[in-house]
Amino acid sequence: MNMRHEQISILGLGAMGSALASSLLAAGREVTVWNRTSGKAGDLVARGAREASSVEEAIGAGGLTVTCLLDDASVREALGPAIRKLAGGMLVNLTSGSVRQARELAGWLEGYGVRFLAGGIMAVPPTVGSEGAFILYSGARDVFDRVAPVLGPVGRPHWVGEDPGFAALYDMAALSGMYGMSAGADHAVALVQSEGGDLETFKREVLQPWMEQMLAITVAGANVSESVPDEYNPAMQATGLENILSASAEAGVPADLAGHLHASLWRMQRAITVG
Ligand code: FVH
Repeated sequence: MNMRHEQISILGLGAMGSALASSLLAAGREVTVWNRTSGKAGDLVARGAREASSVEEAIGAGGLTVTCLLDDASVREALGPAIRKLAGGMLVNLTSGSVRQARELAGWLEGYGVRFLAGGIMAVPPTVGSEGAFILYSGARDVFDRVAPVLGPVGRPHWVGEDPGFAALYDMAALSGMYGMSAGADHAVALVQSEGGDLETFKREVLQPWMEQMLAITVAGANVSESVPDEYNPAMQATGLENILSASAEAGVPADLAGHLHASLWRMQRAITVG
């Protein structure tokens, strides 16, 4: 493979693709960017990025190609017409998707002689490049070894195995943990709000220190039903949960945490769309 790996082509300049490009530019990488809709590359170009007018042109820059698009369908749609140009090259997909989608994408790309690494971003746009940011990768180890130093500036590279589906698996599972936390926090705030409690004081003085205290214990105790430790009292925990269900019913706050969060996210999106 004759590729200039310090040159990186980023396909997709949404919030995340732009943050990736920005941190790579800050680290001195040569960055080429492409986005389906024009007009998103201005700041990056002002900081030294090259803007490609097509996917083929971006791939033709000759380095590592990185996709960071909305979903699996958009990756297929963007790469489809330019796939032959990628033959013999290397592609890292940092678009979220399912395990099956990652495995099928790997098979499709390998059919065209593309070396592929699947990724999962454990960061949000403002934390890309920060100390806590890390990126899950899965796929051939030699590809990971070549990609890791090149994309290192966006987040600590963490390889989770040869199976291209594993980055997506761990990504989805970790996101489930995060959404669970989010749903719990939203529900907690809705309960306090329902009785006229002071939200800011509750968040600062109760919820945050409590969640911080419980984080490590919660992670360590996940799936405790598979192997119940001696000191664990499931009856007490079940009764505690029943108290929360009763409190929610009294307050008229839905106790289906994920459903509550899901509905509230779509409410927010509708409010943004309506303006
Ligand atoms: N943002 C975040 O907090 C999370 C953190 C963890 C990882 N996710 C995943 O990253 C992918 C990209 O997310 P994003 O935040 O950049 O998303 P958007 O700002 O909505 O940008 C979407 C980009 O995708 C382009 N796009 C959409 N459909 C197509 C298509 N059919 N063909 C080509 N490009 C497409 C879109 O282009 P445009 O609308 O500007 O023309 C944006 O560049 C995502 O998988 C997250 O789950 C982010």
